[in-house]
Amino acid sequence: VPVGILMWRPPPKQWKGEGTTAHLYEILLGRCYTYTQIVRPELGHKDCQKIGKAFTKAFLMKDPCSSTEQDYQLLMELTDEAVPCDKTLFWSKSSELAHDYTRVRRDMFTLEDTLLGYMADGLKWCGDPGSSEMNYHSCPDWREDCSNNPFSVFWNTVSKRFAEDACGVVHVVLNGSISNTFDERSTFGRVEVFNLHPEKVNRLEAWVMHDIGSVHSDSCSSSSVNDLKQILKRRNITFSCQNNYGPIRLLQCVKNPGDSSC
Ligand code: C8R
Repeated sequence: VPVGILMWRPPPKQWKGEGTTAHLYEILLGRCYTYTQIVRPELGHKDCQKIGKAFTKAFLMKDPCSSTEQDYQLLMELTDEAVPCDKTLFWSKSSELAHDYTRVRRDMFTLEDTLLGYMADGLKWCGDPGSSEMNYHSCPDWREDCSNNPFSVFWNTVSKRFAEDACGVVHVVLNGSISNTFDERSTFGRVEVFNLHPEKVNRLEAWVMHDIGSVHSDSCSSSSVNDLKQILKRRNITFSCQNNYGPIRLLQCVKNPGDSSC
């Protein structure tokens, strides 16, 4: 039997984006155990082995430009987790600040403070239809290769669930130091806003934060924030907004002692 020929596989495709994070599987498993044993021991019954396998099964042996929500269905079922009403925090172009805040306000949750977001934050992953291995060399770039890649579809899918599950008064940290403070093309603007359930979300409050030292460009009265207000109005969700919400401003000041605005 010509074993060499039977074992030949076409080489994995060269994409424009960086490849799968080295040791992805071990990182996912480790983060799953850290989260379910230490961060939130009330989730200690979750089966991290099963969750890790469902994660990789979602993209291995598949075309990384044809990823679907369906691919992640089992993973989503295994990682369901309740966030209490009034405790959901969305963010857009303000990742560091939002996460600094929930690190102090332990009762509030960004998506990265839930199991699946915690596991996947900052990682990249993709496979190849002709191989059972991960592609550590390259993965599709959202712009240059395809938008239906494994991690973009993943964030769309988990962000959708995170928004669907939200209840009570929900908050979003927006970046007032960029021109599109509310960006209709962002995950928050495209996915989360449209998947809030008006029958259980009473109000969305935006906190428009300005970077310390930057010339302040956008505020609650800017046109992009007004677009958000109009979208929510049509969806029967009340909107409110605060510029430079005090508690988060204090965190910015902790990092910039001596600034005149502090
Ligand atoms: N959310 C989306 N994307 C996320 C994410 C997350 O929680 N966590 C990570 N690491 N990413 P942005 P946005 C990655 O433009 O588009 C949820 C993804 O690769 O600053 O409005 C979360 O609930 C993604 O492309 O923000 C939050 O409320 C960028 O980081 C919004 O969606 C997102 O960068 C934020 O998404």
